[in-house]
Amino acid sequence: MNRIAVFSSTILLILASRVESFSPANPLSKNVDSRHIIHQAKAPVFDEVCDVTGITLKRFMSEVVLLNPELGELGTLFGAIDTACKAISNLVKRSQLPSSETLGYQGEVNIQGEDQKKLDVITNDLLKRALRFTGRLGVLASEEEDEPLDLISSLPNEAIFSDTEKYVCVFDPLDGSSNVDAGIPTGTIIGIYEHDETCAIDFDDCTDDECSEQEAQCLANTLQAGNNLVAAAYCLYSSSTFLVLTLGAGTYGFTLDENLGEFILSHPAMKIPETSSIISMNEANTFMWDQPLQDTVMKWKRGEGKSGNSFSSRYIGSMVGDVHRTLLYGGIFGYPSDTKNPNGKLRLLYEGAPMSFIVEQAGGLATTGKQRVMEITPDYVHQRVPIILGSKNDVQEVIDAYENASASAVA
Ligand code: FDP
Repeated sequence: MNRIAVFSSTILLILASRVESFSPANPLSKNVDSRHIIHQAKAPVFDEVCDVTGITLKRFMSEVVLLNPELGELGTLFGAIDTACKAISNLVKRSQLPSSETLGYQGEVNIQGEDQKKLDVITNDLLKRALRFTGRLGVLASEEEDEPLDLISSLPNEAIFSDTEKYVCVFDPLDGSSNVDAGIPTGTIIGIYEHDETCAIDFDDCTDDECSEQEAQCLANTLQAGNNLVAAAYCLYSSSTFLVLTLGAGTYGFTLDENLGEFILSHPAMKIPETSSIISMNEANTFMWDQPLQDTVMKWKRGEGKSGNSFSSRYIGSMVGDVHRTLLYGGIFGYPSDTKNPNGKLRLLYEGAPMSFIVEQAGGLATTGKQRVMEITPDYVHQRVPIILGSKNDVQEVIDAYENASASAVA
């Protein structure tokens, strides 16, 4: 086989697996309309550039859009995400240098009562600007913003974008930022929903009171269940910079090639191991967890769980790093409900739902213990949710333990 043929057959395999994961027989596939199905109709056209460089994220997205023109606007948003992740990666890497002056606290507290780091604020602004100037962003909600924002109506040339499809982006610009001063991995988490045009706010025409109904509609745009996500991604800033995404048809991992300055497809059609032997939770909280979870974890430690594996602990305390390792090596990552925090610690909209989407699309599961995370509609933007996600069989064992406990409580 010549070089192009080898490359083309790899891509066809990738595309085939994307289509396969949309099969209605797949219990994990979302209830999507045909707009989001990636068709295999036309053979992709590749050239020798990819043979030398690998498949860049830009190339990947343009192939997807070529085969699915209706996803064109999503391609534009991913262009902005690509640039923003590279810029944040540089900021995080340079942050230890005295000249950067980006370490430490901003001196502000966010709506969740957490001290904002300078990098939280800088990266929030960076991502906001990158997405805003695509003209494809209807509403945005961020961990670092008190309320959702309608950014499109404040664009200088808003009229140019009036007919283009818009999206709602929810994100945590720098998750795990409490670790950043110690050089521990951090990440950006992004979820993308469709946008309801009726929520556009004309800030020039209204006072706060008059706008409240529109604002409520705007807010409703962001309060969507994970099942409505059209795409999700995270960037991990670690020994390498990774960008992992799903468009609802499999999970794809890219690694930043610093020489080229491009994300290169390094982990096509990621599949999380079905069973594993890694626990990744803050075990200092064990005694406060729900009893079914405590019992299951204790069995795993003793090698008495369903798999018979003796589990080991791996916890960075930085969600993106812990989820990335879980995707690659398998196991359980979680921030479960406990007696002090009945809803855990992690936020549903911009942490729990996008990460659950990515993990499910790689063949894993994500639950609160009692409910699939993707099915929960948030009541408010910064709502927290208990999370237990990872290898299918291990998460299922936790779900079974909760079900058995509630069955015996009823009996
Ligand atoms: P951080 O507070 O540093 O932003 O999202 C919150 C988060 O980090 C997650 O990244 C991480 O998984 C979790 O908190 C760690 O919490 P604990 O320190 O309580 O274990």
